[in-house]
Formats: sequence, structure tokens, C-alpha cells
Amino acid sequence: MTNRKPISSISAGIIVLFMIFMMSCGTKTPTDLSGESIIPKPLSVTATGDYFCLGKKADIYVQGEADELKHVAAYLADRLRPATGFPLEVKTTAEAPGKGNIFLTLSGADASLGDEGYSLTITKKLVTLAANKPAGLFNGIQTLRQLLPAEIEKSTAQESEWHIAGGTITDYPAYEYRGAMLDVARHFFSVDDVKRFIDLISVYKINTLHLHLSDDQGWRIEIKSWPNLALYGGKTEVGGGVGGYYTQEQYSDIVKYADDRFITIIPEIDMPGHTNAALASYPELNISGKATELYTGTEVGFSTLDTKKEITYKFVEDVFRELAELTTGPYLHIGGDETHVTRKEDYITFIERVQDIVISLGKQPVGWDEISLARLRPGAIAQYWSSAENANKAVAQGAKLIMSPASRVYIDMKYDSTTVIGYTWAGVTEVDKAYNWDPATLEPAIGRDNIIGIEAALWTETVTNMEEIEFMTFPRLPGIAEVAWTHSSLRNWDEYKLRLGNHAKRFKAMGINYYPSKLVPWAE
Ligand code: TNX
Repeated sequence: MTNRKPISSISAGIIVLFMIFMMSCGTKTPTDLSGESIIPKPLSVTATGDYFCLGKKADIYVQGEADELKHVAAYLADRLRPATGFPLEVKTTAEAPGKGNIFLTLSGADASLGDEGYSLTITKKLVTLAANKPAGLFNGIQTLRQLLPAEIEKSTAQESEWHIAGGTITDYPAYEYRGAMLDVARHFFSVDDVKRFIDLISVYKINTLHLHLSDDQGWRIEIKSWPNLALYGGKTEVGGGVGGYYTQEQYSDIVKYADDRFITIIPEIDMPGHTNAALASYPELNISGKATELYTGTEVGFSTLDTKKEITYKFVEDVFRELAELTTGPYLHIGGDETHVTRKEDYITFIERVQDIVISLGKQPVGWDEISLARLRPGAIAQYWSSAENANKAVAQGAKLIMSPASRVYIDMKYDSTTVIGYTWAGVTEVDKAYNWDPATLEPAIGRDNIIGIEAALWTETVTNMEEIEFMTFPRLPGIAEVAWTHSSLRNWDEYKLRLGNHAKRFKAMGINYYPSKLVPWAE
């Protein structure tokens, strides 16, 4: 038997000192800012080989007293406090602060960075984040998070050295519209689920969340002037579950939560098709004058509002008036897809009148690409999903496009034939396929100038809970976010997949249930 000596108090002291040293900013680790795995890839990165260490005395300084600056700084502090365990107070200052702090400023950024760009300068002494607008600072904060060790995303205090590689990043987006859509109609998701979704997409600089609030299977938003829409039409979902709806107060809470993260919510009321939940709630909206039954299946294209009755337009106006009041962003989405049982001329009249209603409420109409069959009003936006012909018609009318090609960014498609949930009607979409395309060259008649941006769409006929939302979204969404943010000349799958592989640790730290695609070299 070996005779173990008890640890002497001297050696115990040395161990404690060593641990403190390890947790301090003293150790020199090699750093290379240009080798960091930032997604979406920034426009330009210059490394110095130096590094900044975030220590327990660090604070976050904002230049000036503006509340919007303090809010962004508070958001950053909230991201960094749990894992570091540091106090990280938000303080105001007129000048750049002393050594060891983070400095956020809206002065001195180059005008070319626009409203969403930022410059991030990391020296041994200071981290300086400069932008023209708070949205730019917010985007820079997402980059900063990714420069810290992955443990920064954990919700409890971690033992780590919080080093940030030194250098300068200058960055702004290729497209102004970088969206994700969540279908809360086929299956209903709670306010907390939507908030988590917002938090996860904001990491990748997505700035728009399109909520598909109504469909055949459910109506998900309280409308005070037509109460049965939510009370009755919200009672079920695909598969016969209990469904649900957001009260206006809850919905406003979501909008506020998104606004605080520089994400614009676009509410969609899909019409004149995809309306069974409304048709079941109010008989007068039906051509037959009789209410339909609630629907829990997954067929599409069988329902239509009666486009000939004035009451239908009163309904549309009431619904959009209430929604417009809850909407801080510029858009209302009118749907308009898959209207297989609406006569074409009725469809056209309907879409034209509904655009006018939206415009009269001070908002811009957005609709799926079929709306280009109608005359598009100035400012109307078409969302390309399947028909190049329709998209071309929209462009010919001078409308801008949101690009959501189903074969690339419908993230309800299976990854491969073995994926348990999801559809295959637009093919299977592995992670490389969602990444490897250029919106500006996808269709010959659609050029860069016709496109405001890209949106990933998560339809939820087969998606029933948050774990499944995460599984279909990750890791495709970070790649789609890069398609939207990063200029196509800087993108390359073979290089991207290495950066994506390095995000596995971050996904795990955030508790994301992601699909571990075999195409990606995951760094565990
Ligand atoms: C097509 S895309 C639809 C949705 C379905 C989706 C399923 C579009 C405008 N309509 O109603 O949920 O496919 O992938």
C-alpha cells in the first residue's frame, strides 16, 4: 500500500494561487482574430495577434446619456454576467474609458457602415464597438459574443479565461432584410417558445420574424372586433391538439421583446385561402353562408373567404386595423398563397382591395409570390417561394422581392430521407444546400436590385414543440443568415463548414437541440 502524504498547507496554498492565476487575465494564450469562427462571416477582419482579457473589474461604458445606448449596453451585460459571474455595470462616459473595459459609442463610425453595420476594435486595453445606430451596436454585440469562449453562453458561472483576440472587424450586411418565419398556426407555440426563437435567431443577426398567425388549422391572435376568431378558431391545431392563441397583450409583449433585439415582427393573416379557422368561426365569411367545421388535417388549398361580400372586406379591415395598432414595423403580410378554390378574377379583385386596406392603415403589404397576378400597389413586396414566373411578374411591376426558395430555405424540409419529421415536397435540404446558393443569381430575371433580402420559413405541420423547432432550424439557419448578411464573393461552403463545426460548443452551451449533419466537421 502506498503511503500517501497529506497535502501540506504550503502546497494547498500554491494550488489556490495557481487556480486564481488560471482564472485571471495573466496567462498569454496565442490568439488570431482572423481565425475566429464568426457566423455570419464579417466583411473584413484584421488581426493584431494581441488579445483583450475581460476581467472581473470590467464595466460597460456608453458614450453619452441616450437611453437607446443604455438599453443595448444592458442587453450586453445580461449576456455576459451569468457565465462570467462579473458585475459588469453599465456606466456613461464622455470619453473612452480606462483599461480593461468595453466601450460602446455612436460616434466616429464610418457612414458606409449604414444603420446595421459596426466596427469592433479589440486592443489589449479596451474593446471599442462603434456604429451609426443602436442596431449596428446590437449586431456588433453578436460578433463579440462569438469571440468569447463558448462557455459565455452558459447560464451559470463558469471557470474560464475570457480572452478576446485582438484586431479590428468592420462589418455590414449585404441585404437589409434577413428573416425567419415561424408558423404558429399549424401548431401553436407559447410566448416563451417564440421568445426563445427570437433569442436564437438574433445570435445570427436575423432582423425580421414573420409570424404566420392564421391558417386552416387555427387562428392565433385575439381580434377584439371579431372575438370568435381566437376563442373558437384558435381551439385546435394539426393532429387535434388544444391549439391556443395570443391575447393582444401577449402579442405586444412578443413585439416588444423582438424590438428590444432589433427584430421586426411581420404578422401574417393568410387570405383568401388558408382561412378555414376563420370560416369555422363566422358563417357570414363563407360563400355558403354556413360555418365550416374546425380542421386538424394537413391538406392545403381547400378554403376561401367569400370575396364578393362586403362583410369580408369589413372583416379584413377590422383585423388589419387591430393588427396595425399592435405592429411597430412597416409591414403587414396578407398571405395570398395556394388559393385553389378562389376564381382567378375574384382572387385578383380581393388582393387589390386588401393591398389598399393595408396601405390605408399606413403599412406596406407583403404577400406570397401569387399576389403578382394582381396589380401590385407601390411599396408592395412579393415573397418568392416557388414560382419564378410569379416573381418575374412582381419584378416587372416594380415590386421588390423577399427570397424564400422552398428548395433552399423551407426549413420544414427533411435534411435527408431518414429525418423523422419534416416534408420532402421541395426535396431534402442538407445543410450545404441551404447555404450554397446566391439569391441574386437564382433566377435569370431576378437581380440583386430586385431583392430586399432572404427569409427562412419554418412551416409546422410536422413540428410540434420547441425541441423540434430547434432541430429543423439548427444548423440550417446560421447558414441562411450568412447568405443574407455576407457578400456572396466571401462565401464558400468548404470554409463555412469549419466555422459551423466550431459552433457546436455554442449550440450546446445554449441548450440547442441541433441536427449533427455528417457534412459538418463538428468540433466537440
Ligand atoms: C406550402 S409556402 C405552403 C404552406 C405549407 C408549406 C409546407 C406557402 C406559401 N404555402 O401552406 O405549410 O408549403 O411546406
